[in-house]
Amino acid sequence: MDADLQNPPPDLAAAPEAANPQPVNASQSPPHPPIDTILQVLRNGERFLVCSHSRPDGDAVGSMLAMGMLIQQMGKRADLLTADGVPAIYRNLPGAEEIRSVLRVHGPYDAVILLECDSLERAKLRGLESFFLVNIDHHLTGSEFAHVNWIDRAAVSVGELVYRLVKAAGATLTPQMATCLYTTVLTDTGGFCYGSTTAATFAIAHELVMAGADPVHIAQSVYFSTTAAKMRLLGNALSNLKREGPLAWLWITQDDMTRTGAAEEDCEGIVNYALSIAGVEAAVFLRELPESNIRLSMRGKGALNVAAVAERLGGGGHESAAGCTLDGPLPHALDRILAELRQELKTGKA
Ligand SMILES: [Mn+2]
Repeated sequence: MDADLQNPPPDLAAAPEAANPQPVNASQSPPHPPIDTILQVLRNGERFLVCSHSRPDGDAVGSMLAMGMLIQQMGKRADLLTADGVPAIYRNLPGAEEIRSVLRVHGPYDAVILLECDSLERAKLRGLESFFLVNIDHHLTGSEFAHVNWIDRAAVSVGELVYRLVKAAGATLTPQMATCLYTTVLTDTGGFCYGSTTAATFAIAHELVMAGADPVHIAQSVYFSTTAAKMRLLGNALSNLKREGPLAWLWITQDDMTRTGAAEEDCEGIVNYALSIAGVEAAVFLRELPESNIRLSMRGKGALNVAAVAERLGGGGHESAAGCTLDGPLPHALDRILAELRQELKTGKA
């Protein structure tokens, strides 16, 4: 899930002074962004686990890698874990080969840093509960489930928050870090297209490019590295495209997945083709899962809050990008989401 709201970055000078040396008490310092508290947790510990959500996207992968680099630069050790592997388009990011895919977490970690997870469950990693948890997120539906929580809904990406952490730590922004962080900004703004993109976004992008991120190379890796299987899958989805005024939707069945030989990650971004139609305000992509329930990705152009719709159906996300999972069969899930979206158009911001 990606893309957010707009607001200037919070004043770092307003962050809590204290940085409690006992991390167990650190969660007592909201509402300010607990940058100092997080840095104190990093300084106090030696070994950390850095995780993100299952089916990691550009923000998840890029922010994990940059966070790992920051921790290493501080002379500490970081292990990087996700429930699912790194998608092909992000595998050339510096250090991506160090991200391991596991289902259960154990080890002598001083803290677990969870990036981009609006709940502990989103990581889909077992065994996290027993660790000291630091939650860094920017989802509209973010929740304070951890011991230290830094949720900034105004940040365009979690990578932006890691970038602020790097600066606050006085660490060197290396070209490798800049590459990973630029990727988070590029992908979570949909290529500087979503409503969350402001002058501040370009200021960060500027600094990251100055620090060594190559915007052309990164854009080509992300947007011009599609597999033929994904293009066939997209063709299938587009042949199912339907429109009703400001709403558009398309879907992929499990049979389509098998026939095209597409991978799970090939479903990413298909929803944007429906949203790209002139006059369409909200789009839904429905994906029939092997276990026959239906995963929904929603995108909006701003006239309606898709996170509110997703949340009513047990999911979450951002105002312009959200998702949820519904019971099948597909026509049943479609009826349900269309009813919710029609209602949201009537009563929401539209
Ligand atoms: Mn994100």
